[in-house]
Formats: sequence, structure tokens, C-alpha cells
Amino acid sequence: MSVRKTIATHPFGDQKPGTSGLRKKVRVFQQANYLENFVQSIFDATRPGNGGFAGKTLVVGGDGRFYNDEALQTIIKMAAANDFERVIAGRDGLLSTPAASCIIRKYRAFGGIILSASHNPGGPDADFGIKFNGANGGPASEELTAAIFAQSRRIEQYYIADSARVDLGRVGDRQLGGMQIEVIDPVADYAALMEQLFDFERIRELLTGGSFRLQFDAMNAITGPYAHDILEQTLGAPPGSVLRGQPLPDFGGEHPDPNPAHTPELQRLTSGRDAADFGAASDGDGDRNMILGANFYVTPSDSLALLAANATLAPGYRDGIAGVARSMPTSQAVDRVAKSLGIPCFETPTGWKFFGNLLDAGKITLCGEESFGTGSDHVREKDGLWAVLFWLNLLAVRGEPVADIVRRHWQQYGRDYYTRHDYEAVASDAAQSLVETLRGQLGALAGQRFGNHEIETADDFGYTDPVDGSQSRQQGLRILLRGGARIIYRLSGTGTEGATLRVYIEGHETDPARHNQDPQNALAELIDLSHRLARIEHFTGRGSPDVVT
Ligand code: G16
Repeated sequence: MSVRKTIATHPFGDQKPGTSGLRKKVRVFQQANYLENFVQSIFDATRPGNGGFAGKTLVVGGDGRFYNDEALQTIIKMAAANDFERVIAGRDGLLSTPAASCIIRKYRAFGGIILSASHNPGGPDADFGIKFNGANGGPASEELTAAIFAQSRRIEQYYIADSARVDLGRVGDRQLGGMQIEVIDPVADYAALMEQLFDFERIRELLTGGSFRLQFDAMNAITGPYAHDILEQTLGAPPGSVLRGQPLPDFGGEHPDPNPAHTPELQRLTSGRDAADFGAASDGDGDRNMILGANFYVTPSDSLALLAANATLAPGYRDGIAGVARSMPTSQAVDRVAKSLGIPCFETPTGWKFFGNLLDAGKITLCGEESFGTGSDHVREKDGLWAVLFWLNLLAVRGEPVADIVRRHWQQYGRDYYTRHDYEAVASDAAQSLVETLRGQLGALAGQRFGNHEIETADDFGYTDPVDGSQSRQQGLRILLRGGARIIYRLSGTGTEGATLRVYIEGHETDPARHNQDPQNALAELIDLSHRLARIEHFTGRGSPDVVT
């Protein structure tokens, strides 16, 4: 038996969700009532007027980072006290973000609460996060996150069941008061979905044929169990193919961000004369991916374009794709593929939630972002292992090395040289001043020449959702140059310390003789221009970025 308790509380003023949910330091979440306030605000903002949560199912799980366990216990007790009929939880409280999306959809849940700070570090002094996904399996819309925030500013009480710890260590059913708790294998439903989309037979032949070598870096994070199960046990990749496959609460003290800087062992194994044929990594919660060939790095923007161009090679996309979408700062490589396929291409603000309506309406099949995210209409989150399996399917069918496939693609469409420069933990005031100053100057930039470059237009990106007409303003400052090159500035919405300025720079090169340059060299003039236009050093005191991808 459990007793429902009503606890009086006071609002915190800072529970405004960012690009993807509420992300803060663990110590912020550990304040008395902090997590509870936000969870109750989610329930209050989403509670159906008719009958409340009676008869409704909530999916819960997270990436296993520090505080995952404690937070899940609280959330489950609060779900019971808020009258949910059923909670579905991953065993040990684990669910990758794409698996959570898959499970919400498959079991027709009301929605889900996902615990993760994605690629941010974990541990008592690091980051934690929480977000709500709706019945379509996708992140809450801007409208809903605004309603949750508004509720968090006026909350006065929350409800929680007074009960013992719920055992999440074993698959099976439990009862908490009137609520059923179903603990499920976190991998099985997701693995079954992957098997429907990709040609497992051909991938198995590739991986067991003897000459092809795969290395997948799970970064001590959530994809470890998924990768061991799917890549090694089901598809036959030899043991050892999965690196850092054990999820750890602090990710082994590492940064679970799948980019070249944070995957040294994977870089070593995919470099040199004895390089593995294919390398990949996923992040803290399993929704991001990085793709590598032997001695070759595939940019996320190129990866999206390549998957779009080769989609019909995978059984799940055999009949073609309806359309594609990319976030605004993602390179225009996929636009070229869409044009040649004669399908629409949408440009959305940064944030996976903006793809949701397009996917639900069937306007797009594939979508992706420069921030190592790729996905499709199979779930409503970006999906790291899905991208890896898609690439393996493609490699199995085409039988060519990764580098050759990408180079051939560039020959056909031209190469979109691309780089992102991040200035991290900048003082928030300084970052705001930089953005506001540049915003004020945008109108005067059109027509100005800088060396070989001329600015065609400059604007502050705004988006009107083609499905529901909702509008999102101030989504990034765009400098569009004659010939298609672009420089974009925006402030990250996922950091937990100060502000992170992101500068995205791209230029298109059609001449195959010029396709083998280092992007930092190919884009040197534009990079220099990006500094001068925004006076980055003047505002931030930084002469060079902290991270270059
Ligand atoms: C989240 C969002 C992505 C976004 C990324 C970076 O990813 O889901 O859509 O591209 O953050 O956002 P920002 O540039 O604002 O930091 P994740 O993997 O962190 O959940």
C-alpha cells in the first residue's frame, strides 16, 4: 500500500528548458524539491482535462548517469501519486533516448520522461537533465516546454507516493498503490525495430566475412548494451568490436561526446595501415553518432546527405523517401541530394523537436543535424545506432570503402566544406552583447565585400512550422555569401556553464581536384571573416575556439 502525500513547495525561477529539456549541474537537481517541482510541472502542464492520467502509461528511463537511479525512484512515485495507470521502465532505469522514443510509440504511451544530459559529462560535479516526450515519441514542442516553464514558476505543491524503493533490477511487473510498473529489457524492442529497417543478413555477411573490420565506441555510455546485443551477438561482429561497452555513472570520467577529440582509441584503430574499415561512436544517451572510414572522417552533414542519396539500399526505405530536413546550421549537402531526387528539403531551427511535425505529417522521412544527429520517421528522436546500421547496410550492398563512397558523392554533388568553432563557458553577458551587436548590424551587411567574398544577405533566422503554423524567432544569425557559402552564429541551448558561442562556417567546392583539403585550410578566409564580422576576440577575450569540429 502507498499513501499519497501532498508536499508544499516554492517555485525555482530557473527551470526553463533549453534546446533539449532541462539541463543543469547534478548539484542543482539535488536541491530539495528541485526535481520534484519540475516533474510536477510536467504533469500539471500535460494532464488531460478529461479524466487526468487515469488509464495512461508513462515510459521512464535514462542514460544511467549519476543521479539517474535516485531521480527515477522519485519520478515513479510521483507518477503513482498523479494517478498514472502504468509506468514502463527500462531495467536498471536504463533506456537510450531513441529506445525510449521507440517504446513510447510501440506501447501507445501517453508520453515519457527521459533522464539525460546527452553528451555532457556525468558524475556528482557534472551534468544531469530531464525532458518530456509526447505520445508521438518526440521531444515536447516549444509551446509545451513554455507551458511547463510557466507552471514551474507558479507551482505550490507536488504529489508523491510514500513508499519503499521500487526494484528496477529485474524484468517483470510490480505494483505501486494503484499503478502497475512494468520493468522491461531496454534493448529488445529497439533491436526488433532495427531488424525491420535494415538487411541484417547482408550486414552479417559483411561482418563475418573475415576481411571487414568494425569498431564501435560506446564511450562507457548507454549504447554499450545495445551495441553488444545488436552488433556482436546478432550480427556476428567479433567480441572486442565494441569499445567501452559498459555504461558507467560518470562515463569513466570521460566526455561522452562522439567527436574526434573524445574518441582517441577509436581514432587510433581507424588510422594507419592496419586501420579498421569502419568506425563509429555514440554519445551519453545514444542519440548521436559519428561515422569514420579507414583514415577518413565523415562530417555529420555529409553523412545525412549520403544516407538520403543511398536510402533505397536499406529495406526500410526501399520505396524512397518523401522528403528531408536539416537544422539551419547543418551544411547544405543534403539540399543538393533532395534537389536531384526531386523531393522537398526543409530547413528548421536547431533542436530535434522541430522535426516532429514534419515527420508526423509524412512530409519527411530522413532528417539530421550538424551536431552528430541523424534519424528518420522510425522514431521521433535522432538515433545513433540506427545511423551506424544504415551505414553498415550501405557498405554491405555497395562493397566499397567509406572514403570511396564519400568521394564519389562529392564528385556528383560537389563538396560542402564545413566546420564548427565553439567558444565554451564564455561569460553570458559577453556572449549576449556579441549576438545583439551583430544582430543590430545585419541590415547594413548586404552588398559588403571582404576579399573574394561578398555578402548577399544577412538575417536572424526565423521559422514558421509548415504543419501547425507556429513561429520561432531569433534562431541564429545568418551571413549568406554570394555563391552559397555561409557563416552562422548562435548560442548553444544545451550548456550548463556560462554561454557557448557556436560559429558554423561552410563553403561549396565543385572542382574534384580541390576536394582533398583540410576544411580549416579550405575555409581559412571565411573563418577569418567570421572573427572580424562578430569581433569575437573583442567580446569574448578568446583568440581561438575551444573546440573545432
Ligand atoms: C540537442 C538537440 C539537438 C541539437 C543539439 C545541440 O542534442 O536535440 O537538436 O542540435 O542539442 O544544441 P545546441 O547547439 O543548442 O547546444 P543532444 O544530443 O544534446 O540532446
